[in-house]
Amino acid sequence: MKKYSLHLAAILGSVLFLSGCGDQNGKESSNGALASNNAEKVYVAPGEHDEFYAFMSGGYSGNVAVYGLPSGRMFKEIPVFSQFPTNGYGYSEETKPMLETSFGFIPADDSHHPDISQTNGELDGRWLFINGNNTPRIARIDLKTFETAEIIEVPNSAGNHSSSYITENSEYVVAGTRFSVPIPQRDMPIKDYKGNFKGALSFISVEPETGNMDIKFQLIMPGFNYDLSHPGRGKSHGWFFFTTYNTEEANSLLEVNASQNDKDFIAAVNWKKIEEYVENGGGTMVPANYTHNVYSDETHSATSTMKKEVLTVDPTKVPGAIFFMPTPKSPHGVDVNPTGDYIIGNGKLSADLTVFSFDKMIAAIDGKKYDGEAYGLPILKFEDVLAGQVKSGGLGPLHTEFDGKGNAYTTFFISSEVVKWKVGTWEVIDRKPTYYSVGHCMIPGGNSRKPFGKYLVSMNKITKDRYLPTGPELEHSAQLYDISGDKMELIYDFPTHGEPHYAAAIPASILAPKSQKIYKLAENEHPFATKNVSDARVVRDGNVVHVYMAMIRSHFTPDNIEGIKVGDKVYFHITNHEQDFDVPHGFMMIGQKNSGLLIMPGQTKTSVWEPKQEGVWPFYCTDFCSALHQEMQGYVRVSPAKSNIDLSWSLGE
Ligand code: RUQ
Ligand code: CUA
Repeated sequence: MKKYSLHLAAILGSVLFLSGCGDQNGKESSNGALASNNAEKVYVAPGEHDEFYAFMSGGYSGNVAVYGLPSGRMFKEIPVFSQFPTNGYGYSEETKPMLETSFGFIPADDSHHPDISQTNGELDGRWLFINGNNTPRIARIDLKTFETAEIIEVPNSAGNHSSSYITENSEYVVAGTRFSVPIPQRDMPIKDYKGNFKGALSFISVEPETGNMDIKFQLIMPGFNYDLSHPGRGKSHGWFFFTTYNTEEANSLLEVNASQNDKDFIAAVNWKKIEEYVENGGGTMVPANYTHNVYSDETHSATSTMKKEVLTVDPTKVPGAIFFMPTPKSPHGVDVNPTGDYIIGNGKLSADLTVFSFDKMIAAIDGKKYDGEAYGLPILKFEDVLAGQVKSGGLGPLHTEFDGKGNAYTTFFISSEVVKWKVGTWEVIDRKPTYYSVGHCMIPGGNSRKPFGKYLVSMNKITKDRYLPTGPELEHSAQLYDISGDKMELIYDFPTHGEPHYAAAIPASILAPKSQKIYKLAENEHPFATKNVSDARVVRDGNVVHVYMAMIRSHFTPDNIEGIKVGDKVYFHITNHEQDFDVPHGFMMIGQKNSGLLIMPGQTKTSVWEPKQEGVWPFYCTDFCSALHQEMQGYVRVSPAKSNIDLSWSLGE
């Protein structure tokens, strides 16, 4: 008999979800009763700072949101894959190239798994990587500026879900396809999927100094679904592990047809071996179209380049590099403990967790003890690689994190709880309910050799009654647990924006001292920058007008412009001359079919306006920047298309 009790919590349409009651401690509460001193644990007094930065993916917002822990306060939303009118990302001329893809300009995506760069398996806080799931891309965020610095598209991929996890010296950020597709893409019957579709696992190199990304190689794997992945570390550094489901290769009604096999696989990939193979000339360069978009802090502008080929590797050509470990019941997450000894398969349709031993895996490979093969790739014997099973008593395990003290924490979606267990003995130590239906959990540094095992955040899929209702649409809900003691304690609830799938957190002491305060005006290399007020001007080139504009508290230079005509295309290139921390200015122009701009000190941004009507039209600063912010305004006179009014501009005349 299972140790937990289940009760029917809700019926959502035809979906049933179950909620485990925390009855192990002899008390049961639907509200997660708080001990009175828990308030102190999350209270960050006015003027005090949080201990951790947490970067939570935004899911369908396409972005990343930054929160403080333990307070749960949100500090910033970092636009990544989505246009963001708040600051003009994806609307300004400088940032539009960031959203270019081989499909054209894409204004949104679905971001899932952030991961922080590492050195020697420890968080170094230089960059944050995150995947765009829908139109496959990987982004790199610079953690000095908290801005998206680079986006690379991943060709031959679809549903870029087993991404973006990095190796322990940030050698690679890895992106695996969830959906297998025809490679190369072509017109073919869907029912011919089996045996013909392929799954690409992409290893994207990260340049050690600049962080610049480049696809080093793509493994063209059998046509399974590659769900999640994690790097080996410590002794298993050099390997990467991917869960698969739909090894049945079904193409319809997967909820039934992809659950036929009792076991799917975890694919173990010896990437060092493949790296060696490609460095010795292995692999096939194939035509591909994918964009590489890079933002420069010097020019304050992005460029988009279309890449034309990618190196593919047929895994059967590299013997000894790829092995399948049979894993029960459609595994979702695959997680590696901090020492790199164990690989945990979270079989989402099972109650138990399957733990594989890296040493046993190597021994089985050395002994060539196989249990057949799949598409020419050896399958290891389940019993040979099994280290143990966690008889969790939960239902629907999804993801596991580690505290660095020998404990693991697994989320269970169906039984809606976090279960703490001991690595090595596999015994369950504690369990706490989540409200409701947890997806990932996150411990700061939990995907590294050195976790900071003080807090665990559960990211819950269903909010229901946790907060004041806001109509049918609710924000998602996170819960903070104190995991410093033997038993987990739920200490806080906070709403999270979009759908945070995963998160990555890092001690504030690593990031905060390096956080950039301004951009130096003297170093501004933007081709349309106005670095001296005396250079402010308006230049006509046919129907195109360039306004070289400067801004400082509390005026624009120039603030009166005449000689603009209906049908013109007016580029406002605006440079913020402030050199103080936290003095941005904004810009909006009446009737502009574009977002406004928010321009940081020392930065230049450009907005396009196409006036359609004659008149005198105002613009103004949108950020309350000084006591005279309301005076920070100007006018543009628009004359008929055929008028011969000369261009003129002025300030204070
Ligand atoms: S996963 S549905 Cu990270 Cu559990 Cu995306
Ligand atoms: Cu500048 Cu308000």
